[in-house]
Amino acid sequence: MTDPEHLAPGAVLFRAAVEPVARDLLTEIGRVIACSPLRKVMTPMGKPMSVEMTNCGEVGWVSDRTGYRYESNDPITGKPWPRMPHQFQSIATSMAQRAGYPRFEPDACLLNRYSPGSKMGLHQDRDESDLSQPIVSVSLGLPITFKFGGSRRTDRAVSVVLHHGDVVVFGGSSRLAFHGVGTLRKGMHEVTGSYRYNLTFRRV
Ligand code: MD3
Ligand code: FE
Repeated sequence: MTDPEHLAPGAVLFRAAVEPVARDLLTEIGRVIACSPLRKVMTPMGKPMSVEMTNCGEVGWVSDRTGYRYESNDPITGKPWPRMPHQFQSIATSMAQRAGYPRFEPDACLLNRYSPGSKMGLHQDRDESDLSQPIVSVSLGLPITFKFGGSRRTDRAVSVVLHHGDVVVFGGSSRLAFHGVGTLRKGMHEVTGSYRYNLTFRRV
């Protein structure tokens, strides 16, 4: 594998790390979506997000008019979120290990699907209790511009394009960095079609 790139202190990018198993990951994504469908969630501000989401694992991230939180049941099905596929778990653990986190055991995986026009504004991920644990992000399909700043909203952001198969581990002083992605442009990818998928693995 090619050497990792350091995007910022604590943020390590492994280019195309899961490209060889991308089709298997898409199969697993299909199974997750069949149990807990993709949906557009409302922000507490009352606006629907442009990205469609679902989860797998012990707990899943939910957002509605009352706020953001993790819950063990899918509010649409009323049932527990689908189990995290073993392959997801092992990718998250091994990539975290490569980035210097030897004991990362995610209990939540947020699955985002972007279609043309979808974007995600600058935000922090701080609904998890143990901020010493990293977040592992896996990108599949169409490329998107990822923006990454500091721990204050006004800190200068750097941009990097995330491609199919890329994995980024965010820990240390990157864990509370503001980040977001630009607008997905129309395109066709041989594995994901007109979409981009992002998996983020978290220890809640
Ligand atoms: C840095 N997702 O789901 S992945 C998110 O491409 C999210 O779907 C984006 O931001 C996406 O919360 C960006 C990269 C990422 C994810 C979580 C982070 C970077 C992060 C948490 C802390 C710091
Ligand atoms: Fe995020």
